[in-house]
Amino acid sequence: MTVRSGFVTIVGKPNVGKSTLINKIVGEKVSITSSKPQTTRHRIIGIHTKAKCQMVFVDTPGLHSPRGKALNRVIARTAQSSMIDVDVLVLMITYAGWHAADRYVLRAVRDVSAPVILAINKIDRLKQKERLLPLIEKSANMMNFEAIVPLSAKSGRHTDLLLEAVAKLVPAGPMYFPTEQITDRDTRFMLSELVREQVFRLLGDEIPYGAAVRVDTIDDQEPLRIQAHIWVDKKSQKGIMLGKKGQRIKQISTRARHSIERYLGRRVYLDLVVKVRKGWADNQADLNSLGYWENV
Ligand SMILES: Nc1nc2c(ncn2[C@@H]2O[C@H](COP(=O)(O)OP(=O)(O)OP(=O)(O)O)[C@@H](O)[C@H]2O)c(=O)[nH]1
Ligand SMILES: [Mg+2]
Repeated sequence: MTVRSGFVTIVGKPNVGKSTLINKIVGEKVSITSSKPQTTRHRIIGIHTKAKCQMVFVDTPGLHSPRGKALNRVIARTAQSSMIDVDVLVLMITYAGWHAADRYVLRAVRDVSAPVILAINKIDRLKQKERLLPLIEKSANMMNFEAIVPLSAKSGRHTDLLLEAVAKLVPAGPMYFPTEQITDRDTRFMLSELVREQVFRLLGDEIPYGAAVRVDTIDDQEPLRIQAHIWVDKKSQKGIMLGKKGQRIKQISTRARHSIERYLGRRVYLDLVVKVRKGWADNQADLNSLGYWENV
């Protein structure tokens, strides 16, 4: 049996479920998720290897037009550049159909030469499954998709069908990664993301976008001691992040510690410090030190 291996980029507007799908396929958390749009800020890979076929799934930030602060431009470019030189593209929408933001992604996908599969996500929310038929038909008329797969990234329903459709398009060639590897990010990165995930999950609508997380020290004792800074843009945001009598930051810290302990499989002491760093999202040096650069 010939060995096959390829890069498979998942694109879609923010919040459709791209990261949830990658985690489901890999079987472990490699990318953070939340109900807020623009949770993913980096290019993250999740590797699925089975029966001499390696599919390197690439999670991307939700595709949107590059506007505003330097951070937004870096994020938008990261999503755009993840479509270059890939073997397969998975375009994700939801059962709710084609909105303007989905059509924006479709236009970007049309310029790419790789074959495209359409994934229609969140079908667990749809009671009458026959309502998918008109959407499938409409989608088939919009572009020549290699396959159209309705699925639920959350429950895992039909994700096997997506894998089958992708596998058919993966070219022959040596594997890019060892068979047991599931991602290419280091522990420090994952720890900062697990803290950021709780910031996104536990705070209201605006604060998460002004926040970034940097893990500064990891001290290998028992329990493992981790110190991280949460950067915010304004003093008022610091107050909100801390909450009344420090309740909010305590909640973020406890949840983040639990998820880090699950991830590492060992006990952790997590020290979170909130720091006001005005204009970090528009300062290239700050962005570099936080690991935000366009990675192809
Ligand atoms: N009901 C349901 N919810 C889902 C499904 N997939 C994802 N979600 C939810 O949709 C929200 C967004 O999921 P993410 O995986 O973070 O979405 P994303 O496309 O990666 O979003 P960005 O990184 O912001 O672009 C989360 O609250 C998920 O739990 C699904 O199949 N069914
Ligand atoms: Mg995401």
